[in-house]
Amino acid sequence: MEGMTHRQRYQFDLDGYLVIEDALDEDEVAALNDLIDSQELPPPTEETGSGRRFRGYFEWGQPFVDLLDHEAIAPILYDLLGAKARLDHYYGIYMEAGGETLHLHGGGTPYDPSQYYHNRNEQPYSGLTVFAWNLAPTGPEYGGFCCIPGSHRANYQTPSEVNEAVEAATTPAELPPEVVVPEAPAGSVVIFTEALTHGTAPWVADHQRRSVLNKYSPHHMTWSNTPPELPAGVELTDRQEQLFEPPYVWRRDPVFE
Ligand SMILES: O=C(O)CCC(=O)C(=O)O
Repeated sequence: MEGMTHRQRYQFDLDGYLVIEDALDEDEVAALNDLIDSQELPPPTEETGSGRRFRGYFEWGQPFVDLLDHEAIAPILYDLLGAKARLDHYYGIYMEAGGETLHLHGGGTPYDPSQYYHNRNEQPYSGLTVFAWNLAPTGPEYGGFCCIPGSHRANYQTPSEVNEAVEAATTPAELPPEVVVPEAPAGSVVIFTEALTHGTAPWVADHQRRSVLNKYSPHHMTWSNTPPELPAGVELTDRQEQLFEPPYVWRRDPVFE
């Protein structure tokens, strides 16, 4: 399989994240949103945590299963996590106006061997890596995913005043200048290494935030304390099933070839 384009590799190496627009077409976005609507979720809590997350969505229908190795992300999964990438854990985030900040976390320093980013001979190696599908727009005027570009390679800890300013912000406009909220329309996928310093900007939009975060690890490691279970009641291809393999190395088959 061909990996990322040179331009994507360059950008990811530089910033620690990429936004791929139009990864999903309008019909795919609508089908996923309809499945979420049909769950009749309770209103999300303002504070971060389980009250504004949804789980178990692969069992809600085939459109969620199709995201696992969607053609828009397969070359990037292969390049960043290797041919034997595995799904580590997953959850969705929904937010409504008034939804609060999630503090900044991650970063190149202190070094965390489960959430690393290296580059050797122009080949990227990323530990836990997030593919966040946006089913509603996020960006500086709305809130949502925020990060400090390039911080996956930081040689210093995030200054405490930057952390404090993010925690005090009640709108994206109040975030300190180091922090950006990338423009990511509905249908885009935001890909970021967990080595990047990132968090959630306060949500100020009239529409509900809906992002689906599938997090992958290289085959030899896990971040979560339990591997994800194969979803029931839906059909997975052999390749999709392989993504649910627990972490191990010996005699492991590649997922992407
Ligand atoms: O709001 C986001 O997309 C970031 C979420 C995040 O960093 C987390 O759930 O750990």
